[in-house]
Amino acid sequence: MTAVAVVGSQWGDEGKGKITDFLSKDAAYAVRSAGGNNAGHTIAINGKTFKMRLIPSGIFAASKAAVIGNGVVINPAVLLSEINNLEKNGIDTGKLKISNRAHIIMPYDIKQDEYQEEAKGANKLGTTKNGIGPTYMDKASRIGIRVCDLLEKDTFADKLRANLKEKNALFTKIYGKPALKFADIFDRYYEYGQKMKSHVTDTSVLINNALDNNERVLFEGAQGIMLDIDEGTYPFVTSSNTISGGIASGIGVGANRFDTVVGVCKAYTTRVGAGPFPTELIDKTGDRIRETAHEYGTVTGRPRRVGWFDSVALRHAKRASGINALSLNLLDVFSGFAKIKIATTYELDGKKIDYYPASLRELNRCKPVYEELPGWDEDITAAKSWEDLPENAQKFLKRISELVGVPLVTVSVGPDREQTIVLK
Ligand code: 2SA
Ligand code: MG
Repeated sequence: MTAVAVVGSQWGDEGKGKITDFLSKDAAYAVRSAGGNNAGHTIAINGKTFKMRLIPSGIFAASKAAVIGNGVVINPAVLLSEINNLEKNGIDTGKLKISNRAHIIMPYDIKQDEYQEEAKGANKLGTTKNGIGPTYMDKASRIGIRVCDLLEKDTFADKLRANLKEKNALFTKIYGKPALKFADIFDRYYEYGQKMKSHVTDTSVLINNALDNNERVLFEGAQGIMLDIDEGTYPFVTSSNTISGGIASGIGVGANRFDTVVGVCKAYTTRVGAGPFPTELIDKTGDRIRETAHEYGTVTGRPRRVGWFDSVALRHAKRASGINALSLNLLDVFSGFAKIKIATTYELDGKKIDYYPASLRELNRCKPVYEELPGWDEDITAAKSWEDLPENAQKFLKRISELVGVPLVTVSVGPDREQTIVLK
């Protein structure tokens, strides 16, 4: 296998970092291709914990390069502080490569994110307020500032001036907020660009060459498929394509390049922010899962909403992303549960359905149809193989794999690298 893509198959926070770390050991390249610092990956290396939002987790292990592709939106201050932090800890960041086509999150994008959310009041999306949506808006409306633009002083000045005119009109006239000043932004951001410069290259060429030479490339997805702008629970989604197709376009490789698309999921479901969540548990069971698994956001610290495993969502994710391997995390959370539920299908207006409704009204009328499985009491955190797992845990896993229609490749029973059961 040369090209492996790892995608979140729920609403993010599935623990992609763990499998990514595991797979990056033999990778020459690790690539991120969508989202921005709305992602947050925690990696523990030699007793040190690194929290990274932009730099691919594979920077520690990938032998040749860690790459930020054109589909990523970059907050340069966040990126540079990640680079500094790695350097301070003795990690060589010379192998970090940044696409010259990636878009820059500008101060007005962060403000716009904040003002839009504020204006929506009770209907807010619950974004991470990092300016992700407005930056992708700028990109789609062809006023975005790319890394290559930031490096050309005059291009950057012209674009910034034009954009500020438009954004300031919006801020002052629609939102009643102060205008941003060119002088407060220009030098600082130009300087950021100069600091990033040595890392900047055409990353599509780099990765296509690597694939042509049969070098191993690990593509790290961000967020989850249910947050995909096309396939997720729109409008309660992020503003990028989190499906495997988004990975392809976000680095500039053909969609036929991936050998394996690993879908990462939890033994249950979580979601942060607003939006539909059919299997949500707003009860003691939900609280128990949240506290046992410490389900609080890495970026915003918000308590995550918690619910049962939803195979309807997983089948949707599988279809949209071509998932052909399943990696399940946090099985250990269910030790001590008498019963565990899995949603096998939804019932909509009295009929069972086999698709994920696009209409939020329909989705709100959907009732998950549950199958109840017996739990187990054993602590499974030391399990090393399939045989070490209690029979009921095996049954639960088999049922999930059967319902999703994808073979399980890894099962995680704890946070450490070693607490991963690899299945053939
Ligand atoms: P935004 O800021 O515009 O992307 O917010 C839009 C919605 O997307 C949700 N969102 C997320 N939900 C869960 N996890 C996220 N990031 C993970 C993390 C990273 C990961 O924080 O660990 O697992 O890859 C994430 N990012 C955005 C957000 O809550 C809004 O509902
Ligand atoms: Mg996360």
